Amino acid sequence: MVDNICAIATPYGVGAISIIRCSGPEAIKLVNKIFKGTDLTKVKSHTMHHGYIMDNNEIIDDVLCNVFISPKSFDGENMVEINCHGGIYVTNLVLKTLLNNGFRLAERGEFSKRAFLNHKLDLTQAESIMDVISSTNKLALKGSQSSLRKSTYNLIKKFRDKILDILAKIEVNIDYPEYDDAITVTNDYLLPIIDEMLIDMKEILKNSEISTIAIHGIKTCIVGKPNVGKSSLLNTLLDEDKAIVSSVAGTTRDMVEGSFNIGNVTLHLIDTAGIHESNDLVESIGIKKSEEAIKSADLIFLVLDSSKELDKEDLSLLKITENKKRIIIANKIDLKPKWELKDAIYISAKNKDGLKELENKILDITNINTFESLNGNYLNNTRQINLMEKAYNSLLQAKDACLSMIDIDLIEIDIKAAFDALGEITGEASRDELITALFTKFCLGK
Ligand SMILES: Nc1nc2c(ncn2[C@@H]2O[C@H](COP(=O)(O)OP(=O)(O)OP(=O)(O)O)[C@@H](O)[C@H]2O)c(=O)[nH]1
Ligand SMILES: [Mg+2]
Repeated sequence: MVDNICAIATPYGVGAISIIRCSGPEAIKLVNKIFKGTDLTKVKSHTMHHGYIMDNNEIIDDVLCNVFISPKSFDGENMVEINCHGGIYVTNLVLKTLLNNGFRLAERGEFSKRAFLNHKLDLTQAESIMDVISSTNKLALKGSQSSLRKSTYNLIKKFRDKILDILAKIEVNIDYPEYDDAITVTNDYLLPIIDEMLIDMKEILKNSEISTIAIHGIKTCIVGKPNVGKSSLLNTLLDEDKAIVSSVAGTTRDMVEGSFNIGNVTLHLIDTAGIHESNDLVESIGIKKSEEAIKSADLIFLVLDSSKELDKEDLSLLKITENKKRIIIANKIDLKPKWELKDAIYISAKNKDGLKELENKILDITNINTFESLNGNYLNNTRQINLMEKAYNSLLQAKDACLSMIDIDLIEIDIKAAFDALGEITGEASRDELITALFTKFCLGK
């Protein structure tokens, strides 16, 4: 049973107005009970009404109520959005009055979950709501808005329709072998269709390396030996004194983070403890964290001190990061450089030299400038990518089975697995626990 929920939808803090969202079968009736003004149960959908929120004949606040009548609302239920004054105390008082009059507090993402369950949104659209909210640049916003307008849904639907057509034909062949006019699905019939889908999926997966960076930014880990200038680089790029810089090796222990934009790519920078052999317990813990951060980073800035000969530890870091997406940064070029490395970017974090070259290298390595030409032919996050990879692998197995002339009814199992994996992307075949896990990532009131 759907109950009546409410939550503050605007950020916690003081502002001109706060919005409290209410949703549920009785939402309009329950708000009307504490609203002095027009009778909200008699108004048209999508209208706004001035009045007072009352508690036992006492005015709590004067407000504007937006009324949306089911099914024409964000989540498909009856909804009222109460615009009250934006003070923390007054907003909480209005919320409390609602809670005392038949509403319960919504869980995180519960409005969007309702919208999904009421078929107002598919899962890719629901995910893109959060992406739109957390966009930090033009490309991220454009990418997530296109998905909010169903571009990802349509992309997946094209594959699902194709597969559904195959599955239907196979079923007809099995159930009605006497039908002469039905197409007989043979291995030769299937091969080109599967091949075409595999090519298209490969392209989408390749594009998605770029789109996920465009939409979510790139997790960039600054690593190197102690004292090479990692924290100086972080501070220079963020243009603030965020991390402590000192000539004492082993200054940074905990990770220091910050984000900044270069053109249309957002870098989530993490400054780490310098990696080297250490007997200091606290520093060793920091070093362990650095090593873990390398593993989970999308991009590594490997900082080396160009004023000193490369030693065993530098060479070991070059080796460890070899197979990662990385930029080798030769720092301290204001001092006399002792070595040259092909591919390295030469900078002085202290004097802010060489930063333009570093920025160009980042744009180059992320391929971000090609994002707009991808025309929506991409996925938005790793959840979607993992499921498409699953679908791809199932189709690949189906292809191998076709080539080995395996029976169609066995090949059908792999094709069906691909269909289900694609369905999980849009939520048409999603499990309950997945849906709950996904929506808890949302903020309250969304
Ligand atoms: N000459 C010169 N000195 C620099 C440059 N960048 C950093 N330094 C100096 O190098 C020393 C170490 O800098 P940090 O940024 O603290 O180095 P770090 O790599 O973060 O060191 P740990 O936190 O100990 O791992 C400081 O004295 C900085 O002023 C540079 O470009 N040129
Ligand atoms: Mg440091």
